Amino acid sequence: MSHAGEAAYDGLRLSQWQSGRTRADGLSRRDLLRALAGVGLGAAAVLSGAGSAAAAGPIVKPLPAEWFDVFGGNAEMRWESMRGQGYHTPVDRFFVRNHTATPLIDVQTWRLRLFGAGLRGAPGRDAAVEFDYAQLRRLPSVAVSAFVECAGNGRSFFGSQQGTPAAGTPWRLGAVGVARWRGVRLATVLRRAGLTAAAVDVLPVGLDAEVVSNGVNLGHVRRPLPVAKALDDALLAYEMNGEPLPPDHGAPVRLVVPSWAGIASVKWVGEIEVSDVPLFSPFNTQLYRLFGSGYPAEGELVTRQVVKSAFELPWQGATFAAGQRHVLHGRSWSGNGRIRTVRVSTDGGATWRQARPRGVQLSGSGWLPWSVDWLPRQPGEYELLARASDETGASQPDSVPFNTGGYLFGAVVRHRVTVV
Ligand SMILES: Nc1nc2c(c(=O)[nH]1)N[C@H]1C(S)=C(S)[C@@H](COP(=O)(O)O)O[C@H]1N2
Ligand SMILES: [Mo]
Repeated sequence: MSHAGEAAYDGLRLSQWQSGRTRADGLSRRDLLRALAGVGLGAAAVLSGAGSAAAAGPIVKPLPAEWFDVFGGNAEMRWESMRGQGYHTPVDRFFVRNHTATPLIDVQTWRLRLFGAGLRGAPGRDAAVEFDYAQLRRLPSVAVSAFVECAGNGRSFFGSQQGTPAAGTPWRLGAVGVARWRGVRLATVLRRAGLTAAAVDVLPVGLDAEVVSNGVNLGHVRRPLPVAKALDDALLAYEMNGEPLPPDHGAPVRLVVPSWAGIASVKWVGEIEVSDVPLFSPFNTQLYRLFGSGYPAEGELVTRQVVKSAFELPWQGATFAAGQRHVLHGRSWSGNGRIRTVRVSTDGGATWRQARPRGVQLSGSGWLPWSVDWLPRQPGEYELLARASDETGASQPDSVPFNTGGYLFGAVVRHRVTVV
């Protein structure tokens, strides 16, 4: 599904909603109108707080301080922890983004249940087509190398670089990781469940707790996905880097929607509605849309991620000896496809030179590792910048128009280091 196709689909979705031909579960018509008018429903609170569940320990795996910066129920990977690693992000340092808390799900009793008017016979929820874990594992499997990246990755730079802070988890650039995911194509499961030509949207629902924000219950994490993308490359993943999916990343089964914002990759998936009308949930209306003065009143739906680059260096305290040759390492990625070029500046953006690839980019939905030499002559404070462009010609601008959710910060990031 092309980028233009995705935007057109959201327009169709909205116009069908206006004419009463779509559904918006868990949102009143008035709330939906307000959300689409950019008023929001306490979106900031939803994004910033995991609520009372946070105190109970919302993440299961250890979060050593040398690998993670922790914000409540969310943990950001420190980029220096990728230094010396191979292509994929090891599970033990992969970022975690939970709207509530990691649930522990019994694989013996777990079922994936599919229902809805887009399936043959239009089964209701009580007559769902079921797959248990063993059945799913027996279906043909595929593996893809893909990033999962939070739509809000880089959000803190709206404040620190552009002077307009956005509410929500103040990620730097570590809310991204690339793993090798193995599972069953969502297309395979949908077809076995009896997908018909009437299907329009699929709605995967997480088995984690309902998301409650400021007394407003947004319901379970669930984000409508157009059937075209579902059939294209979405995966029901049960393995991450060759191991069974760990609890924090969606065990026993999660969706992986390559190249799209992390919210599409619903973890702990329990049911999937297949609808014959476009669907809305809070996660494609007041959340994960771009609202702001540079955007249409109804906001712009977040789907594909933008081009980004990061150095494998700490944000504070990276020091280099003057008069010596150093090698700077980094990675660049894009939701549009493969990275074509990466340029690096070590003098705050005055001059640029080409970085060299380290190995190959394994897939268009992964990243390109790169490196560049640096011989700083004078002690002092420096700013390192990296700017990538992808196969569609998209590149990283110097700044991005503000949006209230702080999503898709794709501008070049200025990384301060010290030469001694
Ligand atoms: N069920 C469920 N799925 C979810 C979420 C969640 O809170 N619950 N968070 C989403 C968001 S916002 C992101 S960025 C990714 C994070 O995936 P990770 O924790 O495996 O890195 O999962 C997505 N899927
Ligand atoms: Mo996210």
